[in-house]
Amino acid sequence: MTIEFTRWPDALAQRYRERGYWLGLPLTDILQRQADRDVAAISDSISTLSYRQLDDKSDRLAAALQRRGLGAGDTALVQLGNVTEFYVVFFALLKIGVVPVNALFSHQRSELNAYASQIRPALLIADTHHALFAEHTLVAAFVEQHPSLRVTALRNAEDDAHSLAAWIAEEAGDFCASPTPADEVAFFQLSGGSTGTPKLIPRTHNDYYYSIRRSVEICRFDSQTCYLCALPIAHNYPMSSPGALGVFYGGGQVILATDPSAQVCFPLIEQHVITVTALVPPALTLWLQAMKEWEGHPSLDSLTLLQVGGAKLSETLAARVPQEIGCQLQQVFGMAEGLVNYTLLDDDPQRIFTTQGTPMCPDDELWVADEHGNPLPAGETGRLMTRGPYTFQGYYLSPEHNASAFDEQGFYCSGDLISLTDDGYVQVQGRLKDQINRGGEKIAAEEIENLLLRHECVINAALVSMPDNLMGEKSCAFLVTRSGFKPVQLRRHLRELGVAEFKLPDRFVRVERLPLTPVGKVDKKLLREKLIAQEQSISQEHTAPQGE
Ligand code: OOB
Repeated sequence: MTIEFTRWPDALAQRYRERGYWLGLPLTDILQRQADRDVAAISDSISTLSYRQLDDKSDRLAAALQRRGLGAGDTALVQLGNVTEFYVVFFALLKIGVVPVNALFSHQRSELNAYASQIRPALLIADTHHALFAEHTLVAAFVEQHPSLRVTALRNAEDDAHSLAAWIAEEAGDFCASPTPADEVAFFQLSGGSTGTPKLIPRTHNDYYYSIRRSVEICRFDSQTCYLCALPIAHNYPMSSPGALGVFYGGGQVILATDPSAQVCFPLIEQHVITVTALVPPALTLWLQAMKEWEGHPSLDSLTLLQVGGAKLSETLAARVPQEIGCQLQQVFGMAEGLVNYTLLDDDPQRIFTTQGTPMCPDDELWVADEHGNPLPAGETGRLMTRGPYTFQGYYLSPEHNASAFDEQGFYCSGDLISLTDDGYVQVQGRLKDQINRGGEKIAAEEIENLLLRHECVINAALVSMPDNLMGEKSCAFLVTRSGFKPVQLRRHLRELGVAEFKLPDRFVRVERLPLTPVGKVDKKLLREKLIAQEQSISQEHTAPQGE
């Protein structure tokens, strides 16, 4: 029993095999390669696991889950934060062919319900430290809502019957791993989304393993690498670009941080002699600020590489990395759907500061389309179109959306507006998709608009981005309402619907009506311009000399 998904056409699959991208190995091989080593693989603030322990614990958990009737054909909903158990669980599930969705820890009921209703999981693995699963009655309510759930294991559980820790401690017996075949789905990645329901991205062993190996090669990870994982552990970037899985492949060490703040990360960098980490631009801004303001801050001297990606990095901020942190910068422009671009370690600084990198695989086909779908020459801005050995061919169970997200040749249109330099480096210029990139955290406008419309006083809603110095973008909801409202009421409404906190609009604006384009769609461009104009007039007021 395997998961249904859109496969690559045979001719492409054959090419990817012939060229050595697809090796026919399961992702469990990443751990297998290191399994008999007694050196540290991963640490959080509570524990450190060696490679041998990571392998042993994931065997034990895999066996425990198998004994409870789970196996190939089953799916799992997993929600764990930046803790070592995340990878114990990930490898355990891969070992028994159970296909997980790893929700972000910031996700709430609305997101988890959306994932569960798509994959119909047999297994739930969650943490009682999350508000949704803090009490037995809450867990029971969630399970009741999803009748496919047969088995539940909880981190920090009160009773042994559902304790993840207790299951990891059970004997593995004569357990033998049986992952799904390498060209089948290994797990689902989460899409940043631009539609009403969060979409899932099937990733196969073959495609994901390639993206990890190639990332390791480009970023030169090896057994000396000590990687600080401060971004959400389940995100594609810290998982595979090269991320924790890249570190495991190279035999290095992962240190988990609970968040990317300087207060948390700086001491960890000094203590563990961290060599590389991955940030989003707002975290970098805060780090640079902290370096200035925090007298005698812990030393960052061990850092040799700082990756920045997930949202656009300005040239000015980029140039400050080598100058002020004293280490090399790498820009990373990737997506959970596949394609990842890196600036190369030997690129000259100007290129590193001004581009978002180049596709990592020689067989990444990347071109820029105009509004009619025709290719544009270098230097001109248009839609990013891509196809390749680790870029998916379709969202899970979404034929309608796939029909518009892919062209006839299977090229994926990411919704990013880019231009290419003469030698194939990407410069991100903007976005067509209806999404807000709040400092790397993605918000699908339609998802929030639908939830706002469920409030009795809301007649019409449009969520748009507004520029923000720190976050790059924040979100603003334009609303047509039956009566006056207080933002606090609408925030409460969204929280009650169980939506992740980062998706709550930063600002609410009441309008008489929403402006429409000639074809009758909400004119979001105009709304964004309105916000910028307002912002400018406010800042002019603030900067106007007194008495004027
Ligand atoms: C990463 O993955 P997602 O799936 O959360 O978001 C993908 C989207 C891209 O389509 C683009 O709109 C934006 O995030 N993005 C960037 C960027 N990196 C991602 N926009 C401008 N500059 C960049 N450097 O965000 C992701 C996945 C793997 C590695 C790195 C990031």
